[in-house]
Amino acid sequence: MVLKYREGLSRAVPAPRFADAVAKVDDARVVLFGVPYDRTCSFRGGSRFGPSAIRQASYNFETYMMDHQRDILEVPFADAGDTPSYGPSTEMVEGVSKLASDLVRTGRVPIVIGGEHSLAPAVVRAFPKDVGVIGIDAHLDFRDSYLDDKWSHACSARRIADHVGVGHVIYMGVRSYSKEEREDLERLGLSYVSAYEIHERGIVATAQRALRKIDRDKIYLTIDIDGVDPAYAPGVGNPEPFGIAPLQVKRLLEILGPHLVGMDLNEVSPAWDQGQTALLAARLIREAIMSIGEARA
Ligand SMILES: [Mn+2]
Repeated sequence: MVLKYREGLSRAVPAPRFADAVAKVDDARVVLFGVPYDRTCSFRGGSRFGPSAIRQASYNFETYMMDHQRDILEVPFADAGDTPSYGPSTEMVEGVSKLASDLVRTGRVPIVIGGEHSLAPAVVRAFPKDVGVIGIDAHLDFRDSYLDDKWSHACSARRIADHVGVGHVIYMGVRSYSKEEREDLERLGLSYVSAYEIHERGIVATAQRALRKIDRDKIYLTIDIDGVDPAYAPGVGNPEPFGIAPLQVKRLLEILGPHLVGMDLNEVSPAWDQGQTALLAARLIREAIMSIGEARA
């Protein structure tokens, strides 16, 4: 971990909270919390350690963000800590939905740090059904059930569609689905944007098209970090070549800023990382906080 001694020694001690989350939950517009849960993981485990690694990595960055010409401390945001380590996925979904509901009801923007992608539908259920959902993911996650678990991380888009309607969710950066998912997406009318299409047409054009397609003003964004190419984000449970680039996700966050009502970033698996995946995750979360802050300034 690279530490910057910019505010004296205390700055160099990795705090249990995300860097610069100095507001109290009551005073914050944006509230982070972690879900250290990975019990439905199907391949390389360990994303339960994601929230901790991402918080540590967050101390790498200046509070002043050059690209925004603003200081992140201008946006009051809090870190509410981690949820308990749940057992069955149903228990996790219930607990995360309740926590997110408390934030949404009081007009706050939740940013949830995973943990695995199974947390995303739990957060989405906390919102009224008039939100649209954009996902970044290598995988379509459209199975109705996986290994006998309807709340598996392989079913995130399917469970989100259950809540907001299949026409109001689009995953972007997709380059993997099963034959059954292909049949289901055609039968049920799910749209997606492949990683190949993003590279071909650019992130701006595809994001604008996705926004038109889901036809919602309020957008929830779920980022499975494996949507980014494993060259940039190797520390994930299910790495998949031919992914999108970190700058394309940054650009998407800029575009979505005025629409964002909530976000999660999931599937960072520190055991498979040399720090760069957690670092990118922390930076994207800072980007989201700034985009939300700027849009509401
Ligand atoms: Mn994925």
